[in-house]
Amino acid sequence: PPDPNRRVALLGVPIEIGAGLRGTLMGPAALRTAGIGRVLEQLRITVEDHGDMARPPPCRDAGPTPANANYYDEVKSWVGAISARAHELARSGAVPLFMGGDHSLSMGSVNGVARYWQTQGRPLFVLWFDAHADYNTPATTLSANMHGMSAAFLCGEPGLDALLGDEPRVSIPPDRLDLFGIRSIDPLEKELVRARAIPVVDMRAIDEFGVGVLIRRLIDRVRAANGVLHLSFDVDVLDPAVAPGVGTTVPGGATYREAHLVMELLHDSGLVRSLDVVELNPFLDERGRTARVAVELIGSLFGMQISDRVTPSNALLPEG
Ligand code: NNH
Ligand code: MN
Ligand code: MN
Ligand code: MN
Repeated sequence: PPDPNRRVALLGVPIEIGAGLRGTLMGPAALRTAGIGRVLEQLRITVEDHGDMARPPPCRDAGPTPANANYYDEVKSWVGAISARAHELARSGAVPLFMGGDHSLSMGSVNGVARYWQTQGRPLFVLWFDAHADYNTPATTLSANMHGMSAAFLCGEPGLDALLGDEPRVSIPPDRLDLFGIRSIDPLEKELVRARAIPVVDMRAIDEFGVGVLIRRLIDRVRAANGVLHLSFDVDVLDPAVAPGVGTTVPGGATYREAHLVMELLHDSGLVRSLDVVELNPFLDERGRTARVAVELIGSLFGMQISDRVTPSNALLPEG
């Protein structure tokens, strides 16, 4: 039977205009088809599926539109609505799981959960597990795509100041954002990340030290601060050989096992209280492969063990 004390609230956020390519709006459906709910139920988690958010009506007074921010008005109407839902789901005591959708949704999801943890007096740390830093502003971006600006917005960088509308804005101090898995950064974006002294674990560091050491170091920091963790999982952090179904593939990404180990260690830490799974683009996927890998990784994050995975050899072991 499901454990009433372990609740996950699924919320689909079918936004796609933050990215350069269309198709992430199909992400929530693909994650459900790949069994996101079933995997969590097998782990005896109580799953509440809140369905997909409806495309919000256009903001009546979007205010002046900043330059270099594609589809600003549409993204703005989403982000305020997402933040309000995120705040309410976090307050319900469930672990909210935001199924994207492109990465611009995190400007709302993280802001909303950060608002909640502020009232609880617990510092929120954000693990940005991504091939990219997403630390552009309208002043540094080369593409004007807003999914490349979410982390910077969350840390209070200027340029999109009216984006949340009436929702209160909560800034994440730059030393509580961890860019993990990155291997693609734009020139001015890199300067900004350096100037703010954002903790960065790039792929070179992962090659050299291994994800185990590096994730444990983050977990220790969160614990020492009595903090909690939000995981913002951009599927493009995975190597394109494992996860072809994303709009912006970058070679040299996290392997299948590296990504699982990150999730397994995060599970053991007990610190993750909310997450985004973003940038899955089913239109670009190969026979559901990327959606299935994403769902397996979520399984590891919620306690699936290697010894629980059925293989031809361990399937024959007696139960218990
Ligand atoms: N840095 C680039 C930009 O800002 C790419 C961002 N693309 C992503 N980020 N997929 O995760 O446009
Ligand atoms: Mn991203
Ligand atoms: Mn990315
Ligand atoms: Mn991305």
